[in-house]
Amino acid sequence: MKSRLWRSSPRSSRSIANTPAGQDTNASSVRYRVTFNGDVTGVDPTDFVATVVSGGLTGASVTTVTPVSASVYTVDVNTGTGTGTLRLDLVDDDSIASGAVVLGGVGTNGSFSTGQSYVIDRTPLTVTVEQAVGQADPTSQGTVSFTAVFNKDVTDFTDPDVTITGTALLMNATVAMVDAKTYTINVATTTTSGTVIASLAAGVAHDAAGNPNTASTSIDNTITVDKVVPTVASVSALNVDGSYGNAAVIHITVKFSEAVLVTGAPELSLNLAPLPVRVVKYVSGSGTDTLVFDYTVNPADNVARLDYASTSALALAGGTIADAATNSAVLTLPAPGAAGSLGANKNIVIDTAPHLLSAALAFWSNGRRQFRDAHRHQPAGHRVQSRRLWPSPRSASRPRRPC
Ligand SMILES: [Ca+2]
Ligand SMILES: [Ca+2]
Ligand SMILES: [Ca+2]
Repeated sequence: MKSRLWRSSPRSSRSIANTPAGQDTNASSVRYRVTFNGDVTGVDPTDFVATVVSGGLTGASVTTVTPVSASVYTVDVNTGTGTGTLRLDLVDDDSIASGAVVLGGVGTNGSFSTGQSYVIDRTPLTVTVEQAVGQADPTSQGTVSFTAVFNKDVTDFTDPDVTITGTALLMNATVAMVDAKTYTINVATTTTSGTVIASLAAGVAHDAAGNPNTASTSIDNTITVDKVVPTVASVSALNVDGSYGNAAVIHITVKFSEAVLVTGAPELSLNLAPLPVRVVKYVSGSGTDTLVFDYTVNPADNVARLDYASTSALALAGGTIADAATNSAVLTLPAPGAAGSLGANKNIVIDTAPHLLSAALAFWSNGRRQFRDAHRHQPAGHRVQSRRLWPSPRSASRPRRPC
């Protein structure tokens, strides 16, 4: 009998669908469309229940039933508070009928609980903006990159949504989607140095439920752009002015306009002309603005005023000298002897003349005491300084012999 009645009289609910279609919302009220397979009467809020399928939604309730036609009804549901999945179910209590025939026949057989659900999403949409993984900072690159990561998928995040600030000449950002939560923000740099800072103001992007983003947070969303190339400011030495002999070490300092990083062993050629041209190696200073090149005086070296060989005497020799942003240093030195040069900043004499002849003559003609006196007056690093020593009166009458 039931099956016959079913066939002869429409009296079941055919569907309960979201209206408008769409699942995610943060609305305080949602609407379902309930469609029966025939005209019915007696449909009211007590025939429905707002079922929380999942999540922490509380306080959801059916508020209004409005007929669209005798077989179609809209049902408005207050979505309560919190976040969760909400479905509208029809609970058959035989109060809905088509003529004399109750829904589904006598009993709770007309209940319906397989309709569509809404995802009520009130979780705030948050976003972080950080300099991209692998992004050099500081950098001299033509483009710098940040990464924006939302906690949920967004669909409306575009170039103008990015705020670029900082002290570099500000360029517009371009946004490239990695996935619906993750976006790369690229910013072209100019010839201007400074900082580039990327952020998102609140409300520029939305999740599927319509929640606007809160303002972005960051641990490091600042990239320093450095387009200034290091240059040599001056060359000097750690040693005091004076005369230096064989095996003395002259610590030559090359000061740059900013801190530089060194790889390998750059070289500095000195002016010990005509031969040999001494090439000395970098020894320390990477990470600071002053590099040290150590010159150990060789036995044959002599020069009245130590300097480097030319404006191009500083050479990489397979190494590198660059700032932290990888701008390679300009290696041009002040002209030898000109302001800023080693020769201008220091008066360092290299004197390794053996002077053995004069010393022997002195010893022969003047005796041990005078030689000791002469030796005592030599500058540091010298065994003997060339000077003329007059014979003593006692030995003056002895004829001198060439050695
Ligand atoms: Ca029933
Ligand atoms: Ca940074
Ligand atoms: Ca620089």
